[in-house]
Amino acid sequence: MKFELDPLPYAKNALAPHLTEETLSFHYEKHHQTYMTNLKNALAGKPEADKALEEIVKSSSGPLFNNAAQVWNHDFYWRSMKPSGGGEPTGALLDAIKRDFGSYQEFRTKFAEASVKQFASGWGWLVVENGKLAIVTTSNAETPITKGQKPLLTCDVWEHAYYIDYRNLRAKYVDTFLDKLVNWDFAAANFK
Ligand code: MN3
Repeated sequence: MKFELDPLPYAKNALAPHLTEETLSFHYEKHHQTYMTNLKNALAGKPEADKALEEIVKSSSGPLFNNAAQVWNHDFYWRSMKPSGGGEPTGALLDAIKRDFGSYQEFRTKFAEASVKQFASGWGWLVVENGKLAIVTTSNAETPITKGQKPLLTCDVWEHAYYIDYRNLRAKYVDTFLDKLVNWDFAAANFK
């Protein structure tokens, strides 16, 4: 793999005021970059260094897994948001949400509740599992791609994702993620 982060899909100030440039600077340039640096150091001179990131995530454990999975999860998170995002999806994905959750509103309530209740650090996800949409959470670096689930979007609920802008108010951050930031085009492309 190439041991460089993909660039952010938007400018660091493009999600303001919902997530500030300060948050994106720390989160991308410090936290995300540190996972990548640790991964690069851990794999230096090893045969696994030639593998794709997703393969490394699926075949590793311990610190190597933690850093590889956090690189993957964060890249997925950045693409799960966009400037002027939020609100309801459309088309086939909205139909599937209605089929599997009853309504968008029901999905929204359940996604927010699961993400807020995830104890300590982790992630809230919308995934496809056995042909159905599901909301799951993972702890620390855990990721649905090792569990036979296909992720459509994710919300980072580690404190570093929201503490600068929302302090301890994780629920307010998750509400903002859903109402102002979520990138349904990305989720729909993953759903296809
Ligand atoms: Mn993070």
